[in-house]
Amino acid sequence: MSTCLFCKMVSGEIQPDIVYQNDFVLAFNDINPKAPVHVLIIPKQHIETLNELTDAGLAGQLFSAAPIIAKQLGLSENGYRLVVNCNKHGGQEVYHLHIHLLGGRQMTWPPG
Ligand code: D5M
Repeated sequence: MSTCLFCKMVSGEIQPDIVYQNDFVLAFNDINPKAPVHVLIIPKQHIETLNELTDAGLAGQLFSAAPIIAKQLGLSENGYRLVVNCNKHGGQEVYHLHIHLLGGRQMTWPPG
């Protein structure tokens, strides 16, 4: 049994608020949203950080899910932001690769 929180979501042991999934990725609402829309897009396969993402096909699956979800949630026209935190300096807290999809408000730059 995996001890990884996001693997437990993939297996169904924990049930997240799912907004989208296909054979390769799962997307669900972040429990601690930083914007009116805050979705996490994860690979169903356990990959710890972006440093371990070597499969370009899977990278494509993760990245191409974002505009589908954005359209589904009405974000396409005004826009949205994708963020990947990698390791300590990146601010990563959960060590299962994920893309943050943030939208529904004006984003600022630079991020903190
Ligand atoms: O982001 C990790 C993100 O994971 C952070 O925004 C909170 C979110 N999180 C943590 N636990 C849960 C559960 N149970 N459901 C949904 N979202 C969750 P990081 O980039 O690693 O800092």
